[in-house]
Amino acid sequence: MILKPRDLASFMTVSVTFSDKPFYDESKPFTCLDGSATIPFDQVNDDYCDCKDGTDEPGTAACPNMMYYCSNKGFTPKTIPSSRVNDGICDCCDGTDEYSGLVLCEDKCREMGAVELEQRKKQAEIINQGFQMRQTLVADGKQTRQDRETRLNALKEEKQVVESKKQEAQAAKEAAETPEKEAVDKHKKAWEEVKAARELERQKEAGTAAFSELDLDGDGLVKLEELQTHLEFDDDVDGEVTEEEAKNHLGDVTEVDLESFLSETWPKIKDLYQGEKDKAKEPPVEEPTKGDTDLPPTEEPPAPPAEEEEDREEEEEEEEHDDDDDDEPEIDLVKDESKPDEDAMPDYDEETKQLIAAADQARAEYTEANKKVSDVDAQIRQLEKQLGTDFGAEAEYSSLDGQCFELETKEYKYKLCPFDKCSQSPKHGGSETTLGRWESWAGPEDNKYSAMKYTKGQNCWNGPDRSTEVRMTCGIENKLLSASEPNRCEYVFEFETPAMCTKEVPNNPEFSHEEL
Ligand code: MAN
Repeated sequence: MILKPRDLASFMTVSVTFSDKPFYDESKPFTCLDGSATIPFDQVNDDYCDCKDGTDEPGTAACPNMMYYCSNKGFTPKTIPSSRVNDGICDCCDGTDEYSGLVLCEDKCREMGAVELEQRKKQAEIINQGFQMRQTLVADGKQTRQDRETRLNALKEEKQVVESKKQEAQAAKEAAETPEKEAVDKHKKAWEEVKAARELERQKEAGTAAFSELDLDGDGLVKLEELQTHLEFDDDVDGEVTEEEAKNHLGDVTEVDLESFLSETWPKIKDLYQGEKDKAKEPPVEEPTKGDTDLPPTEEPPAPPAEEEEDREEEEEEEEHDDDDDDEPEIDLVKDESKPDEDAMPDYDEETKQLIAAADQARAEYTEANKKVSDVDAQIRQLEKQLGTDFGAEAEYSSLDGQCFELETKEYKYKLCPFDKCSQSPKHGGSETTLGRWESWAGPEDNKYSAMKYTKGQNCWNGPDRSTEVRMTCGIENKLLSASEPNRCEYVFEFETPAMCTKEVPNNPEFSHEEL
């Protein structure tokens, strides 16, 4: 670059650098860089300021606001305010800013250059190692992508197969359930009829017994006065059963024979009626459903296992057992002894049992086929999600998916799970706070994959939803380096990864030509 005097004139301070060298040609008179004067070259650096812009005295402190340039051979060049020339302090490593003899400045540039070179070399090694690692990441990432595409295609084909098997299994299940239901319903219906007939018989017996008890004079008729001997028909509880009360219970007649008693009267009075046995059984506060009564049980017995819904599963059966466990054993004992299995539905016949077994089998096969479809669907969904995620220009970030990286600060444990979420957990108790969920890449246009954005984290009290920016740098390992909160509930993570080592650098770095 050649500096033009007219550009330089606008600067308050002027520094003369290596690139200005063509203006300092000993064989010609020197023209100030702002063009303000032309002087013989021996007046350059003669400790007298001739140019308005001070450019005739780059190596002395004669001109105010001038910058002194030290070439610092062996290290990096530097410019210092020329007021620091010959001020007794060594500013340049080559010592050229102090030549008046006030102090002696040794040339330390080569020594410093060697240290600097060593550092640059180490840095270059890291960058190059990272670059090599990145090559592997890229290859792996691309391979993973390819494998996923292949797998997805295979799964889509498998899905068709398992889906049609599921439909077949569903049809088979329905085909097996129809005859099963018919047979089970038939069995249950027959059982209901048996139970109804038994109940009828019980009522007939109880009614006949009651009739004999009520027919005090044994004339084959139950009359009003006979009913009046039973205080349970004293509706208004005034201590006597009136004729009217008795008539009311007898069915608006004055007497009934056994036949009409059984068909008309007994059904109406059976719940009220207190026979000899009931009266003997004192105190009357006792539970009415215990086995030692003439009256038939009013409640249905518990459904036997065979009566369960067709599609009951094992778990439900277990629950039933649990329920049994909760029952009081005494009651079970009384019930079991007094009515041994009388109210339990009999087993299904062989044919029905076979139909149930076949339907159970068909149901199990359908459940299995259905599960296979769900599994394939879940795998397809996951693969589609992974294939839809941008893992970098060359899939170099692919391997970070599914991993998490942690960092502890004084107060918190921070966690970054790339392509998933960022979080923060207080170290001294308290629950995890989500600092954002994966949103997108957020680097500048020319370096998009250098930053990640995580948004829609836990809401900040009286503020926005928490969000995090993850800034990535090149390094030879994946590591969360720092976590900070520059604005309330807006976090910045620094993350080092070989995926960011996009360029190789020369292995034995040197100073640039300009520096030397
Ligand atoms: C928590 C943390 C902090 C955050 C405050 C905001 O203490 O998530 O990082 O600044 O909530 O109230």
